[in-house]
Amino acid sequence: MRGFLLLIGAALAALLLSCSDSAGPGGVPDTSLHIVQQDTLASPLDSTVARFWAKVGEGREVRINYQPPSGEDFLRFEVPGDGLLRKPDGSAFQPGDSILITVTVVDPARFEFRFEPAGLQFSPDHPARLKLYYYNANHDFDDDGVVDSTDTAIEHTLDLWRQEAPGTPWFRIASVKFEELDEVDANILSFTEYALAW
Ligand SMILES: [Ca+2]
Repeated sequence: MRGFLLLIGAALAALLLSCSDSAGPGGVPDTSLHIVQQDTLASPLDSTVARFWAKVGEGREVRINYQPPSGEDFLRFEVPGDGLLRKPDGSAFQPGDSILITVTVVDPARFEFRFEPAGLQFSPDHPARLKLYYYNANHDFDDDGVVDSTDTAIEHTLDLWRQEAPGTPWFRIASVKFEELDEVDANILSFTEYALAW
């Protein structure tokens, strides 16, 4: 039992260590952000646009996968049944309301996404959840032709970033990274552009 508790404690400590810092006051210019690239050998995505109806009272999810044979996950976006807060016009959601959500992969060669409609807000207590899987990413993150300890160090700094409008600075948002799974999870409160980057 004691060994089990120690194990849990170690796991929690590792999880906390992997939690990113919150966004600093200054953003990073478009030209300085390094957005993670797909591996050139990865299967194409099964879609670059995914739409679904989020509905009050029903938890719903959309996924974008790689095409067969891998068929692996690329992106999952979940909206809990109590996650919808305000419509783009600012009005509150009512029981039974639904809204069409669109997730667009801006460039299929990169981990960059646009979520619509802009202005939609999720509950801070029950936010939407984005999960990205980068096992099919090019792990030569600095693109120097070799995967080495420098790339491992870069992987430790990977985070989710958001950009309010094209050409404006990017800001880091809080996320949790599971490097063993090549997965990054983040709570989403509103829609804009998001990217997995360093
Ligand atoms: Ca490298």
